[in-house]
Amino acid sequence: MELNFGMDFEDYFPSMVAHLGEEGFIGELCYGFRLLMDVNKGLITFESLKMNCSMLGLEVRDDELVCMLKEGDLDGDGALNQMEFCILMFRLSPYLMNGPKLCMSTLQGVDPKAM
Ligand SMILES: [Ca+2]
Repeated sequence: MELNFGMDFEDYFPSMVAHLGEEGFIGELCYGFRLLMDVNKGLITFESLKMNCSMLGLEVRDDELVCMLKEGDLDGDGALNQMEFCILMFRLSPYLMNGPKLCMSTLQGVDPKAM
């Protein structure tokens, strides 16, 4: 599956990690989540995704939005919470999936360097 949100994740993420460090990078992901979420629900829904993508100037087709929600929705409520969004972003980035340094434990508040 090919998801394109107007940026090249493969190039974009590694340089972000390099610049921001792991924690800064997670912070950026959370910031991205807040940009796309429905402020009343605290979740990314199809409607909030569609509206906020167009506000951000990203041209994403409806079926791509549906695809993204379906891909990312782990608990089946039809929307993405912050954790689901971060996990989806990781899965969209081959670099992060293949990179041993940055792992999901960072997202869960565990410092991988201390392990
Ligand atoms: Ca969900």
